[in-house]
Amino acid sequence: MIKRAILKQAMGSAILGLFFMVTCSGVFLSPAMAGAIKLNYANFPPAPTFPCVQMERWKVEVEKRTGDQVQINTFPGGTLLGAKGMMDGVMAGQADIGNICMAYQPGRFVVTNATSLPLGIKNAKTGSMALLKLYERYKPKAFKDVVVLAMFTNAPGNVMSKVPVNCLADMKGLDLRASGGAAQILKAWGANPVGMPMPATVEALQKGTVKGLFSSLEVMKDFKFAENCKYVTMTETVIYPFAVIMNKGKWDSLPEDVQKVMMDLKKEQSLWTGTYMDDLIKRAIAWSKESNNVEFISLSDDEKAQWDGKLDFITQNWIKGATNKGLPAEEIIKDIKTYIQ
Ligand code: DTR
Repeated sequence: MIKRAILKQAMGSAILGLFFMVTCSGVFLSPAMAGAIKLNYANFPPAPTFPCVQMERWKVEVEKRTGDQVQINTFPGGTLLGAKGMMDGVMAGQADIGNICMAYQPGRFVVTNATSLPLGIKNAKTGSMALLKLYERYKPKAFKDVVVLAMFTNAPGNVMSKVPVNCLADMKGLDLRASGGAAQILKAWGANPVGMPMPATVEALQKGTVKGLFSSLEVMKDFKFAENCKYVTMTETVIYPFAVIMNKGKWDSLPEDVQKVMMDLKKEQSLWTGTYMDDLIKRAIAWSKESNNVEFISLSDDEKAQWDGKLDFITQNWIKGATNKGLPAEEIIKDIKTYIQ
C-alpha cells in the first residue's frame, strides 16, 4: 500500500516536472513549434489538375520557408468548398485559403476578368504576370475582405471535339461545353454553349450530352478528354484568371514572419504556375497525339481573322458595362495590352 502511494507520488512529481520543463522551455507555447499554425486550403478541381498542383507546391514552399511552423492541409476536388461557393466560403472562414476561378463569376470580378477578354494573351506565363500586375495596380473592391496570395491564368482556350472543326461553318449548332465568359465566344462562333463546371464535363462527353468543349489543352491529358475528343481546333482564344485568397481574420492572426513568407511567395508562385501551365500544354499535346492519335487542326490566317473578328463586340460590351460601374474601363484595357506585349 505504502509502496504504491510513494510510487504514485513520484510519478505525479515527474509529470509535474516534465510539464514545467516543457512550458518553461517554451516548447509548449511557442508558435514556432512544428505545425503550430494549421491552415485549411480548399480547391475545386481534382488533385492532378494544375490548380491543385500549384496548391501542393505552395504548401511545400510555405511549410519549408516557415521552418514547419505552418502546416497546410489541402482539400482538392471540392471536398471542402466547390467552385461557386469558394469566395464566400473563404470569407466566412469555412476554409482559411481557397482557389477561385474568377471567370466563373463574371459580374463579381469585373476588373480582373478583363484579362479573359479576347485581347491576344499568348500563354499562361504572360497572362499570369499581366493579371497580377492588374490586380496590384487597381486593388479591386471585390478582394477587400480577403488577402490575395497568388494570381495566375490558364493557357489560351481551344476547341476540343468529337467531330472535326475546320471552319466556322463546322461550329454551327455544335454542343460544346463552356464556362463563364467563354459561352458568349462559342455563341458568336455559331456553336451551342452548354454551361457546366470542368469536372462535370467528363460524364457529359461520355454520355454524349456535349460533343466537345472549349478550354486550355492540358485538360486533354489531366481529364483524359483525348479519349473522347479526337480533334482539336487551334483557336488560341482567351485565358481564365484564377486567384488564391485567404480569410482576412486568419491572415491578421498570423505572425509577421509567416505573413512575410507568404507575401514574398506571391509573385514567384504566380510565375511558377504560369510557367508550369505552359509546359503542361506542350506535354498534353504530345501525349494526345502519341497515345490517342488526336488530330490538331490549324486555321489559315484568313479563317483565323474571321473567328477573331466575331469577338470584337465582347470587349466593347465589357467597356460599356465597366464604365457604367464607374471603372476606368479604357485604361484597364490599355494597361492589359501594355502588360502582355
Ligand atoms: N478554362 C476554364 C478553367 C480551367 C482550365 N483548366 C482547368 C482545370 C481544372 C479546373 C478549371 C480549369 C474552364 O473551362 O473551366
